Amino acid sequence: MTATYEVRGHIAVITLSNPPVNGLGFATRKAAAAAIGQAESDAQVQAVVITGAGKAFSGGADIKEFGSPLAMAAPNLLDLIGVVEACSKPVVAAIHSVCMGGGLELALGCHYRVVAPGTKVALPEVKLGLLPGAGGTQRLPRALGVEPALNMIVSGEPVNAELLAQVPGQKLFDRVASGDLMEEALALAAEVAQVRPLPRVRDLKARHANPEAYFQFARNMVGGMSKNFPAPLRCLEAVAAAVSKPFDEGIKAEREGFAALMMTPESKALRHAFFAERAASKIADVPESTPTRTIAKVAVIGAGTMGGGISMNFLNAGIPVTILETKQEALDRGVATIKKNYEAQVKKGKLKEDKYQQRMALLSTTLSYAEIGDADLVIEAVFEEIGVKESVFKQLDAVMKPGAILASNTSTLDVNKIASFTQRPQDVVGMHFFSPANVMKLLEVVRGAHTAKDVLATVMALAKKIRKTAVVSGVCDGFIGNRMIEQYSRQAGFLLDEGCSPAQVDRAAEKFGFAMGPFRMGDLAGNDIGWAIRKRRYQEKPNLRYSKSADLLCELGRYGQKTGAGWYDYAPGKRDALPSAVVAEMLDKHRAALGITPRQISDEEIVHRLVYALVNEAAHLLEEGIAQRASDVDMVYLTGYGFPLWRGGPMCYADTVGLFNVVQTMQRFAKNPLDDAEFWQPAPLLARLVAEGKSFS
Ligand code: T1G
Repeated sequence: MTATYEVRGHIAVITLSNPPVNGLGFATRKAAAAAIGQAESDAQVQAVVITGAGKAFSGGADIKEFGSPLAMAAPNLLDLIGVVEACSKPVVAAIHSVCMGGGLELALGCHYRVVAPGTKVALPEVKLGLLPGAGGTQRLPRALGVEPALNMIVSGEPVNAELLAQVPGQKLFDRVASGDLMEEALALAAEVAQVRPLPRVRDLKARHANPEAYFQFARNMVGGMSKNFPAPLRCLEAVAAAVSKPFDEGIKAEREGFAALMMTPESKALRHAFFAERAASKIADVPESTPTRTIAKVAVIGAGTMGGGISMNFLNAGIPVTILETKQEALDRGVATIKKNYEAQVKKGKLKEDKYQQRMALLSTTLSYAEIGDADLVIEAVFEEIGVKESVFKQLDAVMKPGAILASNTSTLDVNKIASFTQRPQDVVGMHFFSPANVMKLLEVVRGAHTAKDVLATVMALAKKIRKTAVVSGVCDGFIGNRMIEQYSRQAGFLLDEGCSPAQVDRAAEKFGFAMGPFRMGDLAGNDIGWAIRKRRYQEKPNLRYSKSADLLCELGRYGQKTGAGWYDYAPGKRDALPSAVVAEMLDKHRAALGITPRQISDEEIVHRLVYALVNEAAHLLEEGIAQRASDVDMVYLTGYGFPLWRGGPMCYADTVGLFNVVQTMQRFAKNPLDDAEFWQPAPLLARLVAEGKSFS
């Protein structure tokens, strides 16, 4: 948790040492500042090299300290960088692997910088709703040039060090190491030991031929892209200050911007999402040290939309896939769809032709179960009907080698029941992908009663490899996401009964930030899917009331885009959702039949009924242990259901509103005779948190 100090000849070597990525936490800052002081006072030391232990130079400020007094405790990051820059002896940064955020700002405070090839360099603060707050907005434009610096700061994306070293006139890196980084840094330190004055990035000028025009253009571009996020424009203004103001005034402007952003709900949401994503990969009773099984070969059962999309995830990660179908034409159709998807990416320049060929070379197909027995993981993606699952899993149980993982992509069926079709329930797990499976980041990992711990550990590690955000769910109908969306959809239906049009509900939801409102979403996914689930639900839970409007729509054959009409009308071949007179009339008749006089419903009521339905159902899920933590629920909604990232997820949003206020509003909804009073009773966990004055986080 600190920094180590050693002297090699006449060079002091300071090594940041705060695993896993040398986050510049208080203890590390304090130790590093003390080490600089020690090098200053040690007469035999003529120069200093500073580097990072392990897998990073530094991943930046220790974000685990955010919101705590430690984050700004002296020496804060600005103090440390000031101490380095003011050192009377040259300080050389030996940079490798990862150099991000405050880590890059620290390197910029050094007098020289040597970087190892392949180092990922970034100022990613904008992704946390912040701006580089330790001089990055002032020093990087001076060292790298205004335009490349602005691009890096506003995008937050990592760039390979070699690319930055090629920027004409750059002073960011003095050397790109060709051999041993430390040796070359020590050599440079010895070379410059007597050079005076010491070169300081702050003394350089951030120049631009036509700053007013450039920044105005950039302002328009950045403003257009970041409508719900204040940070990118603040980043831009800080960089503009590097050009228009002396260094110390620029730093002051940067600090003001940083302090303002730190308090925004958007930054709190983004920081919440950053930790939520990392927390989701942890399973309370499965230690990180759990051994994982090798997944070198994958089989996918079913070449439909899901099977094809699922296969692409593994092909993209360089893992061979064999797709099994019952008929050759189904296989041919599936492979053709995969090819079409890749060719579209090649056409858009998102995928190189050779990469496309490499991926297709990893794909094979078969009609015979006997040919997939040696796969390490098989994922079933067949029709969502328990009888079909039974037949598939019985065959898998007969042919798959011992130790193979048998996964089902089921979106609602009971994984324990599926496991019971085999003699190896410990190897059975749910891997619920979201359509389109090769695009959506969310993967619900459904843990059966007997699923082995190493199976879970293996699937969670594999999810990272195929770049999915995995969230563990227990077994219940709909797992986490679909069980919550069912209550969301019920509310959407009630809103229609009570007087809303589909477009009004969608507009309110999309104004709140949802990528797509419930009715446009239904038309896209297919209204018949919900219809099938409701028919099942009417049998299972006869007293659970739904609006009949969605059934009436499906009885008209209006399944959505796939039938050219749904809640909305669609011009042939077009996807624009056009308000439908047929649906309006259907709803008028439906309300009249119920004796309902339609009323004006505010956007706020629409949004709160939709979102608090998610929150209340999630509180039940947490209580039942289906979801491990509230932030997992947020990850499900941020990565699988188009919830607005700048609100952090439904649970984060509820915390921002205040759970007391949420429950107050729910009690108001419970009084509406056309709604569902029983549903709006706060889940016990929610009621308890309110009683204790606590939040989900
Ligand atoms: N501080 C503390 N812990 C961090 C961290 C950081 N900056 N970055 C990552 N971790 C933890 C992470 O929580 C996880 O912990 C482990 O490291 C591995 O992370 C003033 C204020 C560095 C590219 O935004 O982009 O500097 O869950 O799984 O895939 O201007 O982490 O295992 O306990 O992501 O190899 C700016 C964010 C901070 C960098 C490594 N820096 N991190 O990726 O591992 S703000 C960032 C990343 C700042 C100053 C401002 C990535 C990574 P655990 P991982 P990875």
